[in-house]
Amino acid sequence: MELYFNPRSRATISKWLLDEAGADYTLVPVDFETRQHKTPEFLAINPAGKLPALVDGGQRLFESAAIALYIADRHPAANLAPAPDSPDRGRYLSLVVYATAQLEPAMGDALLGAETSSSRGWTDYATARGVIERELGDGPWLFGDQFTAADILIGSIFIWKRMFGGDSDGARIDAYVDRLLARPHALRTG
Ligand SMILES: N[C@@H](CCC(=O)N[C@@H](CS)C(=O)NCC(=O)O)C(=O)O
Repeated sequence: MELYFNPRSRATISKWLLDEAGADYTLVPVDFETRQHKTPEFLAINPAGKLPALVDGGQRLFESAAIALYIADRHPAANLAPAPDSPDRGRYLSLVVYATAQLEPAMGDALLGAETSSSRGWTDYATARGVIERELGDGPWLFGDQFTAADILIGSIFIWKRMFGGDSDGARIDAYVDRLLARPHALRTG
């Protein structure tokens, strides 16, 4: 597998997944300054011209949620996903997609001081955070003792917020972020 990578990008989330999965992969550096991510070669991999992107033989993937689901499914021994026939599978798929479809833009609105409009497809940040607090319950992870790709996708967003100097997200989420950051492969950015 080749992960197209810049340390100051969401590709760090995909790298965390690959490391937790014990995957065999190489990093392909992408320089934003010289706009390597807008070249025809890169656009053939990710037509949106963004990181992350992953190539696995004939497979080309973009969007961090899709990449996370793919990596977890390709490395079943790492136990990063409930099995396809597990009763947890639907909730797992939903939470991975929720991370980028709703939690991330809701947090973006909050950090930018922008007004959230429900017609744009996500809620305000307090509501989104409340969803995750309830899904997390007593933890330690979103699926109890099983650490999954959903924790990486959801957790990375709260980690970013802490890195940007955001306010506390309350005791439950703050303790979750501490647990995530204590993992040896946890998200590191450049
Ligand atoms: N929804 C996408 C967002 C990808 C994204 O915006 N990536 C940023 C880096 S964190 C990027 O490539 N920005 C460069 C650009 O858009 O020119 C995902 O989760 O993969």
